[in-house]
Amino acid sequence: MARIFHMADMHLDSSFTTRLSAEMAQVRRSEQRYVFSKIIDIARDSADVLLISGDLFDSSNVSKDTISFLKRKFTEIPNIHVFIAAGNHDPYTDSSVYANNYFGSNVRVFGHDGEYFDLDDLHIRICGASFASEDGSSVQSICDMPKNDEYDNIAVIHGDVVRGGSGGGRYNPISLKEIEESGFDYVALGHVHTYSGFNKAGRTVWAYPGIPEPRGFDECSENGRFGVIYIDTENGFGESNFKFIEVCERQYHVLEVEFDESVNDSEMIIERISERLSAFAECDLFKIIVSGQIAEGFRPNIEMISERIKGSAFLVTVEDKTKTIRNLNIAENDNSLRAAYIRMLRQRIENADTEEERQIAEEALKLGVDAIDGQLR
Ligand SMILES: [Mn+2]
Repeated sequence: MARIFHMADMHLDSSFTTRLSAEMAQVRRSEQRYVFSKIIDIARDSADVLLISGDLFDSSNVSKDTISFLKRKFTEIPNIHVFIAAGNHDPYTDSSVYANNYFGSNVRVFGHDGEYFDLDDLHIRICGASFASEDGSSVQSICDMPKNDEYDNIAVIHGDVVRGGSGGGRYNPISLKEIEESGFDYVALGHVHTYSGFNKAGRTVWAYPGIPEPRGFDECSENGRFGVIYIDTENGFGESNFKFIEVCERQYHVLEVEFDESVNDSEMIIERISERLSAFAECDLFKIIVSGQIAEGFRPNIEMISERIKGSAFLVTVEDKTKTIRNLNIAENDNSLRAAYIRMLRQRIENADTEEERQIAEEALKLGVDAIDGQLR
């Protein structure tokens, strides 16, 4: 009976300090706002309710620009009920954006102790609670939130779903048992930045939409899906009513390009990296790791390589993790520490009583020589 958009972890006004210039970081912050406006545009004609499950802002340091932008976007969707539960990055404190701004009559921000709103025309009850500080220990448990037996019940909450035993730390840990016993039809979560897919604990459906626009190389997704969840409750909360809508502008990729002793010139490395990059979108961001055991006497010129390929995408950085093949030949009159070490380990390998002992000595030989040669990473 209701068409629900569920988003989380927008992290507006992120610093983007790693690897990006100040200008590029500004562009990325603008793109975060653009992605939010894309979500609003999609929701405009197809949603009754927009749920925002925490970390709408990256920190308490939010620009005036972003606040004005948000107010304007919310007024563009006067008929959509917007519910916000603050997370650990944007807790609802007295000095927070939430306490000091009015976002419009269609926007409600949950308090610390949990609140609920009945949308009678849609036959749904929306419950939620905000983080009061970075520490989520005081957030009301979803089990204690009052349900309405006549309606579909939805919880909007930031928290860390703990599978199995204890733990989950300080960010409002929620066990699968709690979800199962909560009595909710849907628990709209935020905190985990990758899309969780459709999950069920008992009869309760739960999900993390993940971050709509990734911000770094720790936010790569193998399936590359970044967006929002859309649920049409016409036939309940089953998997077939549950969809994912992708909205992201750029993705991050970590690509390992491996070489062996046959590589002897930096041009070959540039060619191989370019070949790999050609399979991806030019607007994306890449960390290239050049790896493998390369021939002794050849060191790739990583600075030059980076300079040559930096125009191939929005951002390309190159890391050198190649290792030079170990030269274990030592002259008889070589009295260096390195030679003594190799002789000692060779003897151990020869005299090993068991296969395990021999393997350990072989490994020690490789690691030791790499350490002496400054190749240990
Ligand atoms: Mn987050």
